[in-house]
Amino acid sequence: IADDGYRLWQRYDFVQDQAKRQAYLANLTGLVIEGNSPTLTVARQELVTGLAGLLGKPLRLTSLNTAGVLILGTPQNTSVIKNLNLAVKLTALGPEGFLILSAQVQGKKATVITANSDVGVLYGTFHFLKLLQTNQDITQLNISSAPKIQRRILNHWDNLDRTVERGYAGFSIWDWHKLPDYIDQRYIDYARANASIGINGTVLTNVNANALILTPQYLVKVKALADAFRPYGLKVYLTARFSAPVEMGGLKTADPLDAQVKTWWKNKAAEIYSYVPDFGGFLVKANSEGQPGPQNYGRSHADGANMLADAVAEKGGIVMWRAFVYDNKVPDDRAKQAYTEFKPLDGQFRKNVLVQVKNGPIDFQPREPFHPLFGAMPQTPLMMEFQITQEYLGQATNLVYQAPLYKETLDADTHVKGAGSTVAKVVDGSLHQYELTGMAGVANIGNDRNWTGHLFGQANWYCFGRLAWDHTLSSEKIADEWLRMTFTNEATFLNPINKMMRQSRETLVNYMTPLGLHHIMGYSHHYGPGPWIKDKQRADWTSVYYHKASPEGIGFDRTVTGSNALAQYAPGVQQQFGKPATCPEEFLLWFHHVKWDYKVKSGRSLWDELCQRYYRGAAEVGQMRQTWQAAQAYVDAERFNHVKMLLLIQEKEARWWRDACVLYFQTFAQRPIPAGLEKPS
Ligand code: GCW
Repeated sequence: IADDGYRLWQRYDFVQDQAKRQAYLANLTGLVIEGNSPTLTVARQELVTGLAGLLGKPLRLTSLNTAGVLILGTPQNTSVIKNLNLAVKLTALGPEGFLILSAQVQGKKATVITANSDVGVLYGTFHFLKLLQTNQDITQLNISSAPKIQRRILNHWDNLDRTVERGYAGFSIWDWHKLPDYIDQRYIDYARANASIGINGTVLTNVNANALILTPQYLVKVKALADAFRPYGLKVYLTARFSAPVEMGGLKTADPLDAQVKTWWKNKAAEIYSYVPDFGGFLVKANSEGQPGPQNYGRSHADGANMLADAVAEKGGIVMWRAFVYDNKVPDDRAKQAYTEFKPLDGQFRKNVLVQVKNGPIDFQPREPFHPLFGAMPQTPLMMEFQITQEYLGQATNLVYQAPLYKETLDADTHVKGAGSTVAKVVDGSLHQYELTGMAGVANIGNDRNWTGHLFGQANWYCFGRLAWDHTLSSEKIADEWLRMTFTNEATFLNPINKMMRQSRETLVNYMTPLGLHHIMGYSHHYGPGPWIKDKQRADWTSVYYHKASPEGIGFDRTVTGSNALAQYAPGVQQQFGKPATCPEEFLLWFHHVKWDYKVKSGRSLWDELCQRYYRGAAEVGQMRQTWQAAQAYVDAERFNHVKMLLLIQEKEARWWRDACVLYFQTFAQRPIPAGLEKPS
């Protein structure tokens, strides 16, 4: 049978270890569910199919008379759970958290999965299945888990013609043509996968999409998707094109302070709620990259966001207003513009607005310092936006596990309330007591058979969900879970592949943009090297603008002698990043223009170090190929060859990056490639 990776991490393959299997069977003699709801139904279905696969034996509904049953429910719908007096524990877990307990129920040993809501029970169910998938002991369970962030949302950059902006895994999975009557099994499997990692929202449409999605012809299709997702706790959101009142409403203006415009959006929101009663709200890209917005009418981002927020407030909707704004007509360092425009608006947004900020100040580069807005808006909840799709990270041909990238940003210290004021604490609301919290990931999902183009792209979808739930999880732990569920529980496979995954992002940084270099990819498509890009009309879309290589040196001076973007960070950060000697080397050329002979920490000159990194990065991809080759015995032929062929492409491309960048920068540095490094091929 072909194994194309369609089943993601939900394979539920037979547990090979017989002793483990026996132990599981002894503790799973039957299933008790008293409650009744669409969510409990899908939880039961998942358990039944999951356990049939894992244990080779169906799990039957039973009564409480047997020892070793699994009980699923809330205290409200299940009397035996109510009698366990878990109220104190459960209250602490909020609406989505869950408990998994080994307990004595009516004198018999049982396992209980419970929560305050059915969706919490569903999350607990997936967690329980994961315990079996990863071969954990299930006899002494005492697990409690609750999300640290409320809105854990995928952003699809999917257009209505099914192209996906920055999508590398085929076309959009939303088949608008066949909706609403045809519910593709993929929609269900998509919802299952998301629920299994705690993702509770999805924005169906691209931030650059037109307003067509807001017409009744499409809303009826949106409703069909929302209905399919609802049992899985997955809410639907839509992008709102700011000029919609003009484009589809026939109004003369989209001015957010205009009474007719306000009414138009109020009515539109009411119409959407008539199709989708639990509609989540709007995601908006305004006054960025040519998109219309409130500034077209001399109004602020807050005016725009608040007008939309008022339209959805009554039904509990929210607005996620993106801070990704820049414009070549603003003659300042692009890295500064979002802060410059948004910081003065702190405190001016409605309570149901989240300002959605990309992890770094430029654009999803292989490495960026954290965005200076994090920590700078104590009165405005800021939502994290990560990019799961690998726009600047070799797209779907490069194996790059992104948990280390996400963690690096989340763990970064803003210093705004002294040391330890991490970005994670800003985003989870604990630093500034935000009432609303969120994290978005730009999806890497398409209609490719394996969903994400590169099989290892699945790990990025997976780790985004896991970190949105709990940002304290380590990259290693998340990779371990994913590898065990996706491939095998064999340690001889897990150790080297886990290590390879954790190293992969640093490897990519080395062969693409070491030492703080950024945005030197090919023009517009962002694939492959293009450090020479210049002479376009827009300086901010050229590479030379970002690396500033000259015969003297290289790097973007963002200190006080340069653009002073550094001033947007708290003093504690400024002190550290402000001098080349104390600036972390990975951000050296992000903040400083440095002479070619400058001595870096290794004792080498900057030029030599740059060459070293490019060569190391390319060499490491060669090692990745060897590591994968050694894992052949543990992986089915189809998935093995898929990854193997992609690693070969990646190695070619890493060399391409190395040679292109080293030779291009050498035209400025006028120095030889250090002895011992292989000559560019
Ligand atoms: O990263 C850039 C992309 C654009 C994208 C934009 C954004 C959706 O190159 O394709 O548009 O960011 O985030 O709005």
